[in-house]
Amino acid sequence: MKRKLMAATLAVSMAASMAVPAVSFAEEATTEAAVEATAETPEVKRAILDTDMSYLNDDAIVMFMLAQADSLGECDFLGVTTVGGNTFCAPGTTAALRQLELIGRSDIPVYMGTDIPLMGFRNMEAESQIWGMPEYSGAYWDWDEKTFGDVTKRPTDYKNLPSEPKYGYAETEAQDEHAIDFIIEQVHKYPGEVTIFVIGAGTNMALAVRKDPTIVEDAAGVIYMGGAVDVPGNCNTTAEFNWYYDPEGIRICLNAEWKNQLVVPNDIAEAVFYTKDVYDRIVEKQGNEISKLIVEGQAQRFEENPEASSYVWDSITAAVWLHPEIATDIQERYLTVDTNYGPGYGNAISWWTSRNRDVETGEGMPYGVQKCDILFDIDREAFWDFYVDILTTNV
Ligand SMILES: [Ca+2]
Repeated sequence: MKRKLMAATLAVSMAASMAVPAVSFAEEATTEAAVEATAETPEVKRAILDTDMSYLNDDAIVMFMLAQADSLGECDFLGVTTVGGNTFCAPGTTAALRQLELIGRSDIPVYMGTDIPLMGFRNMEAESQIWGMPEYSGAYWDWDEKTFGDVTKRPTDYKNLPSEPKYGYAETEAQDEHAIDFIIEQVHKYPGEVTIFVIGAGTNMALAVRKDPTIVEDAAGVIYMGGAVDVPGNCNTTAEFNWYYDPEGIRICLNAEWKNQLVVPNDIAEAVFYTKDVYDRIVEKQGNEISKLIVEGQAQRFEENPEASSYVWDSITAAVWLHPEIATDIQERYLTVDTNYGPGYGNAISWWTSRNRDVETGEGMPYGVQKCDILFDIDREAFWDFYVDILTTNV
């Protein structure tokens, strides 16, 4: 029953803000269960953003969206915690602090976490020779040298990076408290209300869960960008990058019994394209600091190639959290990560209902694996409307 309610809670929170029921709910979200679940829907939505932040990237867009929603009274954006992935923690922290400053939201605190995967840094050079070159290797890759970088020399001081940051350094500083302690503290401070956005590696969350397992029952839930569930990987041939960076970290987090887990995998994230027509709408409506940054930062890209398009991966997490009606296909499956150190390291593995397994009852499902909601499709028109509106609104 508890599991049934998890799904229903999500469905109800989705239904609550819908003008037209455009969402195909999981079948078990019956009216009875939905009514019962209403009591579990938090009155205040609070967010912590655990991120491998960079400049004007999808993580930055999520941060801007949450900051805007916070200003509009739609959520309480508690803070940013930095983790490894596309980048290391120090440059990620610099990027978070400075971009918050540029949009006038230095009041949102930033906490440094860790970028060292639970099993330590990997020898990517050796792995690539054994299992083939990854398509993408994030912070491991040295773009200047076109080779894998030396992780022992990675930047660790966010106030003193090896090269000048894109927008310089912020006057505001990161908080002294460690990211994982901030997550634990906030989840307990607001029982049932805090959702953690895990849009980088899972390292901070795994450490938080291990340090204080009681956060699992007190959190509203976790929303991830990660995993390639039914599609090939974008780093090794099977795994999505966020989950490839620290497979054990994500596995520990995924396998915890959160009230809600919503996963935005590459299946949908790499099926939504940001193109010039959306950029042009932002140009047209620009006015606030966020839109100015985007317009200026992306002008060259679209001038050089008006046909340019890109994915917006993490951005989808904030959209479906703030406006659940944007989600049009959510499937419940049992979901974990392959932590066998081999060519499939970091691969998302899921189990659905079949002859000898039942997602609803958990019968036939693997030990320790939890049921998750996996997003497979969105209403693109509604998504881009939200995207343009939230980023250009003057608050
Ligand atoms: Ca990210």
